[in-house]
Amino acid sequence: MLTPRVAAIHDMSGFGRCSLTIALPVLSAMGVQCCPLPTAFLSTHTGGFEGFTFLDMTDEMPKVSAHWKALGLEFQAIYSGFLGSERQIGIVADFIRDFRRADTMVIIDPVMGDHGRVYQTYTPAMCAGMARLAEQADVITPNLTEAALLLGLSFGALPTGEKGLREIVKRLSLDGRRSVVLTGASAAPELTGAMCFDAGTGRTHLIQTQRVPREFLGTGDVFASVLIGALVRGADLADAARQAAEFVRACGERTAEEDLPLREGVDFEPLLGLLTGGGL
Ligand code: PXL
Repeated sequence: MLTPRVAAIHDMSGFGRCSLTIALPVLSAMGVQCCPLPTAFLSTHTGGFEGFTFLDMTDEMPKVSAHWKALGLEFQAIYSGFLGSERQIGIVADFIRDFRRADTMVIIDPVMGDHGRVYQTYTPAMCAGMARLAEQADVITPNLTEAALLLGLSFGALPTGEKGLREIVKRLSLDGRRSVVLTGASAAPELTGAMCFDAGTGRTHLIQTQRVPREFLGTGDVFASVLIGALVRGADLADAARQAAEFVRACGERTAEEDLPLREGVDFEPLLGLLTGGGL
């Protein structure tokens, strides 16, 4: 099998484990080539740190895209996440228009917030733009906070329980046109995972693993990266979500055992071998 290639449009944060510092190693471990198109360079992620640096890469992005286009590069998937400015919404939309082929999977993680709060660098205009951009996706991977933002609901007004989770993914599917993997979806207090709507089959699937009773940062990035690796390797949506949920649970367990501070993200590196699927 030709090594699948993914264009990954996210920030690069030097410390704290998120976005590209997760997508690159996870996709590489899964035998998938990850080509980063950075949206910003930060000294750390924005959760639990003060005084982080933020280099906006907006002006660089169309130049990178133009060079890749001139080279005739093709991608099996385009995976976007944390964006650095409102203008980047249009730049990512142009990138999708330029590089989407019949077999290209467009996966948009509508990164905007978590735990009912919007991230520090996201403005209301960026959140509205993210919802428009996400209309271009074959698959979206919101958490509950982002699902509420996409649906124009307050966090507390989201439907609850297994039935409520099914309702959320169906409403987010734009009448069945895009697949949805809702992360952090929990049908019982001791469980967590994802509720999926598969646009290919019209079916919903609840994926649950044991919950590690602690808050984590960066698990959405780990989940989406494994999901995309599995999808481009040919898994169906529910199986890809199961692989992602199991890997996130393993990372969460390890991080809790090591008792790492929240801001360090999840300690996934020693577990990458679980993703490689076969030795040399
Ligand atoms: O994990 C989402 C994320 C990505 N990138 C940056 C972040 C966050 C969450 O806080 O701060 C820079």
